[in-house]
Amino acid sequence: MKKTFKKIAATLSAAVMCAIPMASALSANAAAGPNARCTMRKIYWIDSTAYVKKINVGFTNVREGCSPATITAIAAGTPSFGGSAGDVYYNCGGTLTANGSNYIKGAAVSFSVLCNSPSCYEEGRNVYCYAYKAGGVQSYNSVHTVPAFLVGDINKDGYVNGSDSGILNTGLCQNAFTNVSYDGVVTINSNNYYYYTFDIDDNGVVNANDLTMLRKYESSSTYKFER
Ligand SMILES: [Ca+2]
Ligand SMILES: [Ca+2]
Repeated sequence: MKKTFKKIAATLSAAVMCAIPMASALSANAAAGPNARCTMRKIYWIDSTAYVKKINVGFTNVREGCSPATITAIAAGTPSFGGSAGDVYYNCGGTLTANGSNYIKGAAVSFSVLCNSPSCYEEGRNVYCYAYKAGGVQSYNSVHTVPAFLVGDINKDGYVNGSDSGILNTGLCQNAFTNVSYDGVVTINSNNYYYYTFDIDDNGVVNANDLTMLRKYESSSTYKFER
C-alpha cells in the first residue's frame, strides 16, 4: 500500500503545470477556452549511450488560444520545474537530474499544451534542451526532438477519432511495438508510424493503457488527455 502511494505521489510531482495565468494578466491575449481539447506535445529524448546525468529545458508558447505547458518528466529523476506568464507568451523550464548512479536516457521530458485548435499552437524562440554528463560537462549531439504534434492523431489527418485508436488497437494485436525504440518506426498493415506518437499517456512506452486513454478521449466531448 505504501509503495503504491509513493508511486502515485511521484507521478503527480513529475507532471507540473508550469504557469497559471494571473488575474493581473486579464487584459493579455486570451488563453485556451474551457472546452479546449487539442493537446500539442513536444518531446525530447536522450541517447542511451551518452551517460547524461542532468538536462536543462526551456519552453515558451504563445498564449492566444492555448494553455501554459505542462512539463512531464518521462525519465526517472528529480525534476525541478517552474514558469511564468507574460502578456503574449507563457514561459517555463527547469532541470531533471538523474538519481544516484542512474543516467537519463530514452524519452526524457515533454511539454504538453492544451489548445482550442492545433493552429493556435505557436512556440516562442526560447525552446531548448541541453544535456550534461557528470561534472557538468555538456553532452552535444545526444539530445533529440521533433516538431510538436497533435496527441492522438496517429494517422496525421488533423483529427482524433476512431481511425486513430483503430490503428493503435491493430498494432497492439500484432505486437508491432515489441522491441521498437522510442524514436523507432512501427509498421502496421504496411503503413509506417513513429513509436512515440502512440504514447498517449506520455510515460515513454506504448501499451494497452494508451489505447484505453485514446478511446476514452474519442468517446467523450469533455475528456482531455492527462497523464
Ligand atoms: Ca487522425
Ligand atoms: Ca504510454
